[in-house]
Amino acid sequence: MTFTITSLRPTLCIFTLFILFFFTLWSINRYFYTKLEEIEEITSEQSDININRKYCTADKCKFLFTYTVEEQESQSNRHFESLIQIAQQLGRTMVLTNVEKSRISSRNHFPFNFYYNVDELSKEFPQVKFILQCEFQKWAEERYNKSDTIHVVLENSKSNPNYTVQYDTPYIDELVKEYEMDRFNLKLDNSTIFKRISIGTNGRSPRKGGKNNDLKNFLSEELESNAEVMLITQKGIRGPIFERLTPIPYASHITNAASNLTNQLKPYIAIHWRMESAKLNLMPKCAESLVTYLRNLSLTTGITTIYLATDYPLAEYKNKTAQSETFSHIYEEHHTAMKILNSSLNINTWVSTHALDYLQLTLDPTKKELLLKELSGGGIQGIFDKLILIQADYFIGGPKNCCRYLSTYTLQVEEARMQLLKNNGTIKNKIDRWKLY
Ligand SMILES: Nc1nc2c(ncn2[C@@H]2O[C@H](COP(=O)(O)OP(=O)(O)O)[C@@H](O)[C@H]2O)c(=O)[nH]1
Ligand SMILES: [Mg+2]
Repeated sequence: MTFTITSLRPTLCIFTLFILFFFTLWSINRYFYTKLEEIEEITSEQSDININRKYCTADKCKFLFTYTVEEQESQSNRHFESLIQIAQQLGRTMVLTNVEKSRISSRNHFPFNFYYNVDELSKEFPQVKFILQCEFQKWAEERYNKSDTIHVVLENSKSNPNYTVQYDTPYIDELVKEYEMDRFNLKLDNSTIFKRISIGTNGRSPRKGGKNNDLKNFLSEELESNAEVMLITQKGIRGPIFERLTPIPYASHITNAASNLTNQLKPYIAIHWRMESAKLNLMPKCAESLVTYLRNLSLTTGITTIYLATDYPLAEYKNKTAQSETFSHIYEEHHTAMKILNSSLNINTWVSTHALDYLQLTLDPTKKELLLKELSGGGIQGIFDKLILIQADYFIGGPKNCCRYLSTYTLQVEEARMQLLKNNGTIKNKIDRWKLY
């Protein structure tokens, strides 16, 4: 027995020393590992601060990212302005979402400045900082720690004037599927707050707006958040949420192209024929009436140059689609109406004048196919046409039943012309509508 104990002693000693040695080694390792983690955390935080400084000239960035806007250009232009007003209110940098096919949405392929003039926009909102979507994306990608988010939907009600707030279960899958939101490398998970806010009966009319100071105060409180990125969109809002502003000015490459053409055409009569939602059986009669109206107008004014802006498909590309995305069915009657016009008068359009051919030459070659698609449906030519209509000596819209009478597109032209008339411009009318005989 004694023999066994004495013989075991050195073994036990060695074993204990062995354990002690490994424990010390483990502690040292752990100590350095934790320190390393701390250092890494500090370094990544410092790097994130540097990245923030690079993109938004502040240690912390706070962005408002309107990843999609409802409706086509004349309307989405104004909706976007309402959201800039909110960015101003919250002191957040406004992300300038991509554009394409007459719409503003993060999935689009052209930068915001393809449609809009960012310098002019900055002058209209001197307190707001802006960043293009591609820059915002780079910021998010460069960050070491993913940026946290809050998601907000603004909506309104036909009858309930109360402001209300609801919290939704996060619907990340939908945002990824519909808007490829995973591209942005943001911290968007089940911890993200999803808020739905009703702004009462505000924002229902494209023609009206108001100061809405109580709404501003309410939104300032409700939208107060530390999250670096506020993802925001609106649903069912059809008019300005606050003061109704002049639309966001268009990019100078389009305004220059429009000036070049107006200089060539002047003096000219311009027609806006928004065929969508017109009475189908009246289309040929509407066209005949327009021909009669234009012949008379040419006789009385001596102006024979005519420019036509329309949502009817003009460009030839694979299959002919309307220039308004919501104008889904083109019928024989629409074609007949166009044939009557073309066979009776010499009509200028953006296609016949080749006024937008410059885009093919100046645009990045990788975007050429996209540009063809853009010009074959609703797209930048809608903006171009609008500018030509605004500068026309005479502007003619359609009568009820022959066109979408309450088009906000036509209204935008009318309002810009009213401003020109006030400023003693040389144009001759605000708008006249041809008569249906
Ligand atoms: N090129 C061209 N596009 C038009 C014309 N009229 C309408 N569109 C297209 O149809 C869209 C109409 O939507 P929106 O601008 O919201 O105006 P609204 O629907 O008429 O109130 C425009 O954005 C254009 O893309 C036109 O005269 N010329
Ligand atoms: Mg519309």
